[in-house]
Amino acid sequence: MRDSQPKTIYLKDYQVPEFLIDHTDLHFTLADDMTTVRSRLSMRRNPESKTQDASLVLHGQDMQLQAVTLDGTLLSASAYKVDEESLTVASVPDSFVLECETLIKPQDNTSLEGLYRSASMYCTQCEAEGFRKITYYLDRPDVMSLFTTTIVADKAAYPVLLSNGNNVDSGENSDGSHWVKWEDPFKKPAYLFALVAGDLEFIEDSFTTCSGNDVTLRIFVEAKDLDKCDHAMQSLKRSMKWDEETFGREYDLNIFNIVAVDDFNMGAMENKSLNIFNTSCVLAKPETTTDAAFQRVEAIVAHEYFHNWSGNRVTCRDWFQLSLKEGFTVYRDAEFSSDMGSRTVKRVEDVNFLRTVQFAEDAGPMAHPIRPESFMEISNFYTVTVYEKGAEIVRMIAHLLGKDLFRKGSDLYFERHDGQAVTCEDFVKAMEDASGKDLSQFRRWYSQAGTPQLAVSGRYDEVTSTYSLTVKQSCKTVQETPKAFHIPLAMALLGEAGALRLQLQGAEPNPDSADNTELVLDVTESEQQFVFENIPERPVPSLLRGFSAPVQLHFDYSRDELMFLMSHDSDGFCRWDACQQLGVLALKDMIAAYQAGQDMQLEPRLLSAYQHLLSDESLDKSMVALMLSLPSEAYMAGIMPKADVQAIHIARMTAKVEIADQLQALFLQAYKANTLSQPYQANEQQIAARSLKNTALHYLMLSETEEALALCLAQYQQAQNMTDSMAALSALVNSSFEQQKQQALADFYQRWQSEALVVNQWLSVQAGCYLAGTLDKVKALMAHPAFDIKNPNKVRSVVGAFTANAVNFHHQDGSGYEFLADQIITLNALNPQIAARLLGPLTKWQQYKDESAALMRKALQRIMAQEQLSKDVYEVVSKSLN
Ligand code: 0A1
Ligand code: ZN
Repeated sequence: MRDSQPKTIYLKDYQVPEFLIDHTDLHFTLADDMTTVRSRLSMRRNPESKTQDASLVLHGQDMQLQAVTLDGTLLSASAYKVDEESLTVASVPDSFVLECETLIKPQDNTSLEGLYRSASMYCTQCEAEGFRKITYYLDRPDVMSLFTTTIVADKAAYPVLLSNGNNVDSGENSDGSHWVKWEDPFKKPAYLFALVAGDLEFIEDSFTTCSGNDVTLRIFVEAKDLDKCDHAMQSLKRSMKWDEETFGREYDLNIFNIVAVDDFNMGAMENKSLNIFNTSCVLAKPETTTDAAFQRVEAIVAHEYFHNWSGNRVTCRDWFQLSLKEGFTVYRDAEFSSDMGSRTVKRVEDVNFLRTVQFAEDAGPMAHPIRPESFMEISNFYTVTVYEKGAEIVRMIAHLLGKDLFRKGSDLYFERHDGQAVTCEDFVKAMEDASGKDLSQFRRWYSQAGTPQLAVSGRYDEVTSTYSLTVKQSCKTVQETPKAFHIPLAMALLGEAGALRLQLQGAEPNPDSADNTELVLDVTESEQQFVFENIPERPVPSLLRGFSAPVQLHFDYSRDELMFLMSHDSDGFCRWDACQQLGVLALKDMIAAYQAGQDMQLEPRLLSAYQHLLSDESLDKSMVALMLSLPSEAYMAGIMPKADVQAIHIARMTAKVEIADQLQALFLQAYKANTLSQPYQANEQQIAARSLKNTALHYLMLSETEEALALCLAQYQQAQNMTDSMAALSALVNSSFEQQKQQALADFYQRWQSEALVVNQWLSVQAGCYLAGTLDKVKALMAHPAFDIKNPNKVRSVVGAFTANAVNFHHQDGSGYEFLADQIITLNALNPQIAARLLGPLTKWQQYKDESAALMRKALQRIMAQEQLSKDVYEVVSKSLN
């Protein structure tokens, strides 16, 4: 907690560490009332540091220092100083051994940073700066050390004792305790340290690496979850193989462990050889887990595994470089998922998420470049910008270099920097050196925030048979106006019979081959013109194919042109986007009509497009399901100045009900055609079929016919998997069939009350209900025995789901905002990271109409007025009130 205003840390102030730690020897005695940590650090002055006479300052907080020893001599209290955040030893030699004994209380640690308890086990979370809650240390990623860890604990309560690296020794004591010593042969920063102690069981498998090393793979869970580990294990093996084949990265130890814990702030953590996972991101079985969650498990297992190279072997010099490991690793896991399933579907899902969530961040008060220049609390910068936009920047590099040169660049990066803590600049330089490409202007993506706006217009000249594209870029953030970006704009020109051959004026002649119908234009100026020659007919441009850059594209397509693109573009992303943009135009008409008090008319083209999608059996079912989903309320709010949430919700619901009523027969047909009889598998085909079937169910239920109700109840009762079960429950919860809804909710809870992750779905489907009165239900859920404010998954399921429920969260009386402020104030004291994360929706007040914005600010001001705000919450609230 804070007594004074938190300090801002700047990238420009970076200095190399004054000391290095060659060896870190840790000894933990875990006991119910108190945990004792003894550390032995072999240290020396850093020859690269300019301040050679400095005293030694170690990070440390929330612990009780018992004793400090320097080269074997116990220091007197006058030889060192301890404050809230550090330990300073006044005078140390050039090379020395420092030993500290500290006491900590993991059982009282609700922040879930450092060493804490989750259910009956002990576990750690050290990224970003949690290690300093375990012992005094140089807790910064550029201090890399060889770790050994000894854990002593009661053998009956904690039969499993784990840490990084190899188990090198173990034994038992006469008092019923036992101990295990672990040694990690790789140097690592403290944020990759991990410890787990508990009564856990495991499944085991093995993987033989490309050079023939056998790796033992284990997933540790509570006994009751042992039947939910197979999918994660298979995902891990696929990831290991894929990383060898795609990036030439081989695993480097003979052991790889995953542990599942219930209480976890994020999804998972890539600690060296001991990944710790939120149970929600590792456990899966058909009866309890939806298709989306199956896919999430595979992606996160891969993500954490890939960090072994992009993050662990090559790590970050400082936390400003976070996107170096996160952007690159998200890019790697997205490529993996694309290779495991449908590339287009994965791309559409990712782009949809980026455009809705990251673009909103870029437009708000917390906007930052993927490499931020300052922060108060680094935990606040684990953002969609650093992760997802960061991945888009890597994707653009891959696109600009081409597959082979990109691989050459990544090989060079890993080889050149293995064992080092480096910067984003080092990554770009390796890409440049390996490819010979000049990325100087491209580097602006690392230092400038904001979403570039790309205004494109086209003109066809029949006389000269040329087509000119004029491209203007601009970018504004709350803070500044950036310089022109280097934007790779992938495009094609579509004629009646297909994509036209492209010959750019002033460029080398394009050979007459099959692949000359797509070009990547290098947009580098604030305004540029591209002229295409020998264009025989007026084309429809297909722009930003595959979403080749994270920009907002504006092209004034007619509705008929969008219809044309939707069925003719060979780029799957562009087909989906054309459908979305037609949906945007349709919704904008209806929103305007609603606001003017007029009748809302649904764009007939949209209806006929949907009709076509439902009738053409040759189309990819997942894509059909995605295209049948209108642009979300959040997306609409993001593109409409001073968004009127109620109007958006009413217009969108009216459109959906109209679609449902008009296309009832087709939805019923799609429902039946996609009802599977085979046993559940989380494979691409089945997921696609379920997705289309449940989209159809969703629409059918909007018509609220008895027939739809019967179908929905039958699905709920007969479902053999959670995807179908939840789809039916969700349709009921959002319907007016009050009695059936209550019955299903009660039945569901009764059936699943002992499965925490299923109960969380039960909580969130209720908190996300868009009907009136949801806030009262949410308050009741928080008093339900299934709720626990100290468990982040529960908080996300109730409070998080409620804030994503726009129409209720933004109720015009401000009750949603006040509710959120209350929760943040409570969580600020318990778990600052979660409190700050939940604040997100309130910080975007500028996006909303004046009345809402004023009420949102009022809620923020109430939080700001609290005494003892954590750094995390203070930073977000103060920046958003500025
Ligand atoms: N590095 C992990 C995510 C992570 C980040 C921060 C955490 O605590 C503040 C915990 C986990 C990843 O990218 O998966
Ligand atoms: Zn990561």
